Amino acid sequence: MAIVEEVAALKDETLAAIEAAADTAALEQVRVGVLGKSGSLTGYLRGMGKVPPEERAEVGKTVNAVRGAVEEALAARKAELAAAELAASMDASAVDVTLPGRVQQLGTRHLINRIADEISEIFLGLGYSIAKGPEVETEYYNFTALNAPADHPSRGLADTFYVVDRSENAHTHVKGESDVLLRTQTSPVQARVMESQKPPIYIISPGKVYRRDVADPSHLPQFHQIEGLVVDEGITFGDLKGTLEYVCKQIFGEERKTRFRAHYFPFTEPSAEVDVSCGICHGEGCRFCKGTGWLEILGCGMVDPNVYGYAGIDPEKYSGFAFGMGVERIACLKYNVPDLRMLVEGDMRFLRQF
Ligand code: 2U9
Repeated sequence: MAIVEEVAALKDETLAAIEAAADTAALEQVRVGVLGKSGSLTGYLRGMGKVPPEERAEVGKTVNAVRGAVEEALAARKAELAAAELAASMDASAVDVTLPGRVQQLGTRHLINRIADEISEIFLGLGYSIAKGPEVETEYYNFTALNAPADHPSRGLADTFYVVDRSENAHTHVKGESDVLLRTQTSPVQARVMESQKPPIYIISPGKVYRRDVADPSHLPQFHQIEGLVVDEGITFGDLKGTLEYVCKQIFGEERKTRFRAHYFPFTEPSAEVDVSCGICHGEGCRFCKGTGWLEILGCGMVDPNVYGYAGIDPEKYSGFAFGMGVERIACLKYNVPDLRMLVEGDMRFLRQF
């Protein structure tokens, strides 16, 4: 076959191969096979010297024309394939903006913490400071320094979680040799403040406390307290009453009444329990207030002079009052929740309401 015909056949073959190339890699293979160093068309260009002189012009023209046509077809197919490949890769990595978003569950503060913060805010507004202390305490600060008698039942293994019980049954009264326990009240925080700070003292101590109780509608083995302590010159029971009446109304509402009933605590004398009028029956008597018209919400009293003795404060010069309340109990009374355990069961259908 004459060279010119061979080259024409090569052109048709190559243009068909270019058209058939499925991707840019296949196209590059075609290019190298035809126009590469040892490509078929390159072979004709290199062999021009061997072509008889009378045919050289025509063969040269044909080979160059074929090279031009092949280069043009390669460029066109390359552009086509590159565009298709780009579109495919964009499709593969595309974000479908019409898909519904994934809803993130945002947490909120637990009701217990919210109520504790709200009560703390009331006292901060009255000029009190917040005092914190360890949850793992010594028997000295938890009981002895608060005037709890050596045989007080709450010191016993049945009521208190002991971490270290060095003295077995004989409860130590010496500070340095004290047993270690989980605090049953936040009062040891105040005992520590009284020991290290001079009056005037106006503090509250919010925090977790532990008691060896089985959980039931009105008991939890771990709960939160807010206790308070005031020690200053000339503090009277009138200051205690005025302060706690104000705080009760702030927590439960102006329309609620309060009453003080005489009570006994080892660390205060005289002592009282404070009730707030029932928010459901407004004092008439109902199931929520067990027919009494009143709900018990806190304990209080004038600090016993013996407690000042442990802290080195002169009871002739200073007087003061203390109080304590259970945060879970107040949260339940405020929202008419019948069982303290509902607060700690983690049921979102219940907790989401607050
Ligand atoms: C010091 C001196 C006295 C703290 C007080 C109460 C009365 C009280 C209870 C309420 C419900 C505990 O959570 S509860 O079970 N608390 O009734 N607490 S007076 O008296 C103190 C504290 C510290 C130095």
